[in-house]
Amino acid sequence: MRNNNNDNTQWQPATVTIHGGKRPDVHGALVAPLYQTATFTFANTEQGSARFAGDEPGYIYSRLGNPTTDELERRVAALEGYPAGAATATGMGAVSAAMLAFLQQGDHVLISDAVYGCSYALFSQLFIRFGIAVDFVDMADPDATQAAMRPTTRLLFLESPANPHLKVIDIAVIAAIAHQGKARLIVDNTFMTPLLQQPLKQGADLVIHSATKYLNGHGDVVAGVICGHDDDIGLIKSTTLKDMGATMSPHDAWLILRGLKTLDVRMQRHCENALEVAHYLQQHPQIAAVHYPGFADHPAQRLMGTQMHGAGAVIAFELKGTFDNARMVLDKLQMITIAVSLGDAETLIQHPASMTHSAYPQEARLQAGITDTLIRLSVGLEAAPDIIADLEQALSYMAVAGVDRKQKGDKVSYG
Ligand code: 3LM
Repeated sequence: MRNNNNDNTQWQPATVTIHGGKRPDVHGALVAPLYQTATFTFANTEQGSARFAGDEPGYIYSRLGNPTTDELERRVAALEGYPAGAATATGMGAVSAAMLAFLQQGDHVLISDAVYGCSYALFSQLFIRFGIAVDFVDMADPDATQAAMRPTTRLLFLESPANPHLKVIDIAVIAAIAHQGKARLIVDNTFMTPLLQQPLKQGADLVIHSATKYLNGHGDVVAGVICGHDDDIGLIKSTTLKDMGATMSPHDAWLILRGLKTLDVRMQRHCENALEVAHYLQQHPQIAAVHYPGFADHPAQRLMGTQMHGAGAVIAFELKGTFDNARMVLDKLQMITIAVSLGDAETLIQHPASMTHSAYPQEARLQAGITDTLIRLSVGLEAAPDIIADLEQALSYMAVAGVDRKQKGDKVSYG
């Protein structure tokens, strides 16, 4: 009798991406079937009411649960090492459902100062409308984090490495501060994936993902996943997910299940490419700074082998000159695509200050280290020399523009 692949502790991550959490299909299908249905039929009224009362297991309606989304939840939870998962309509659906399930008026939350722009907007603009106090703090500084804790602090939330400039945070240190204050720590693990970082091992209570990115990996789905312990995931599913409704469609779950199978090989290639591209950018005369956790002098190195098992494939760099020069370079690229999002086969490039992080007021953005000339590159799966050649031809226009002679720091206009 084949097992249900729930106990995958003996497997290496590459095997877990393919077999972890997988249930045998009733017809023996190798690939998990797509249950593209809104509702499930009851044999009779007694069965229907028993399912609603929770007296009988079984499906009711796809917002409340679906075999295909369940399969994805088990698979991602197995990869992260948690007992349970919840699939959400988007990454922001995961952030909001996970946070709001534990909060009420009068509570306080502590957020890392560098997070994805819409997470910043959710916490800084929406949460406060419902009487939730929010503080942003540099979580790379444990003393500042400890000092920002209040008796009412219920949740801490961080990204590491942070979007967009890859600041790393010692998750175990922040988890200890959270737990000392009887608060939960939620980690957004989108940039790393469970193959490069498993926040559970550092003490995170919940992990969220924008599955839109590496987990799916093919740029054709917007989705999210939350992983955690049974009680916490049960609470999220039965409150914020059930009643606010940001659940994942079965079709999206099916596509992500397909993407997950190649996560290990994709991440290896992403990381190899990113290291090559980062080294190329580092020696370029028109580039002032390159932020990449794979560099020997990046603070991430202290956590390599413990918290992190790879540097990922997002690079942030500062061009010399003004944003107008940066815009020119982006516009000269031929193969590399100007687009937000990350973790796709295609190399994507974008300007955080005017795009992904435009929700930040300028002062908070600069304080978080997201400068006007910062460019974010999501290194894809193309051949690294082709990515570098495209950057090289586009950057060559900087010399034509005489940028290394013009270090003006002009006021930037994004109009
Ligand atoms: C982006 N990021 O280009 P969705 N957590 C992290 C993220 O990077 C994101 C989310 C959550 C980008 C999206 S910008 C309009 C495009 C670390 C998304 C939210 O809801 O699936 O987009 O995930 O940086």
